[in-house]
Amino acid sequence: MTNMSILDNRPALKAEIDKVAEVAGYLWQKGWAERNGGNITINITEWVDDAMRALPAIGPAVPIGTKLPELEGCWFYCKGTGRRMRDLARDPMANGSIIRIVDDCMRYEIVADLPVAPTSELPSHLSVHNYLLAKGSPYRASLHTHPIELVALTHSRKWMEKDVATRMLWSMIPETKAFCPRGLGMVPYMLPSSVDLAEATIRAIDEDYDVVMWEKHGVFAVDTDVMSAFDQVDVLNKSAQIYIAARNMGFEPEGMSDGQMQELSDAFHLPK
Ligand code: 2HA
Ligand code: ZN
Repeated sequence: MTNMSILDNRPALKAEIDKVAEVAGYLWQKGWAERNGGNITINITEWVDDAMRALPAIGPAVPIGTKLPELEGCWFYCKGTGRRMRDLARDPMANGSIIRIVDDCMRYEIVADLPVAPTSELPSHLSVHNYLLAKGSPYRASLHTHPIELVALTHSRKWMEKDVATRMLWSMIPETKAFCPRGLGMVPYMLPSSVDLAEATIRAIDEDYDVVMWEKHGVFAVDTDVMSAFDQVDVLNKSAQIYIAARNMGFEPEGMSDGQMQELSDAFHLPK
């Protein structure tokens, strides 16, 4: 039996899905994706061709639970609910699926390759994509993961204060501000998958953060593609590790000075 895939003869689309698989492997290797932890959703609409649009759905139209008007005609690749990142890394089309939005932007249907139901966080991921399109943002990827050291930081009131963690993380190593120039937004604890959490996440992105921390849970990051979203989380978590390493050596790290941060911001034309 040959395993046909919607990605066959679609190299540009396949390249995007390959990036998802590569990032899923990194998430597992870093210890950020225990069991089925984390989600990835990619807006793939720009790679959809007429032959794809003509394909029948392979399942019924499922209510999203909300109306997302910007998503008219949009297509997404989504990790499957309950699926493991480490399995997705090996076989993205058996552990995720391609869906399209139908019926006045209130439902989705699975088109390929297999009837893998999308992530339980689909309404929040799609709400974020709806927000990004409404803003005219070029961002097409959303990533949720559980980075150990960043999550540990959120167990302290001090680091949950607005931009306190951002300033510390930026000051650990110059790359962090250069490659995560909007810093780390903070969202207080809310029930996973809840509408409140989705709305608070969108408010934080709207304040101009690309990476939003969910207290005692994980991060939610958006960027042009999944690799860039991963890179932002990776540089932030690296800084948290440097902070912890210094503390473990018995001292409070000095951090780059305000003057050094300003010089960096000027040299790289960074915001804030
Ligand atoms: O989907 O990480 O927060 C698994 C999760 C939910
Ligand atoms: Zn999670």
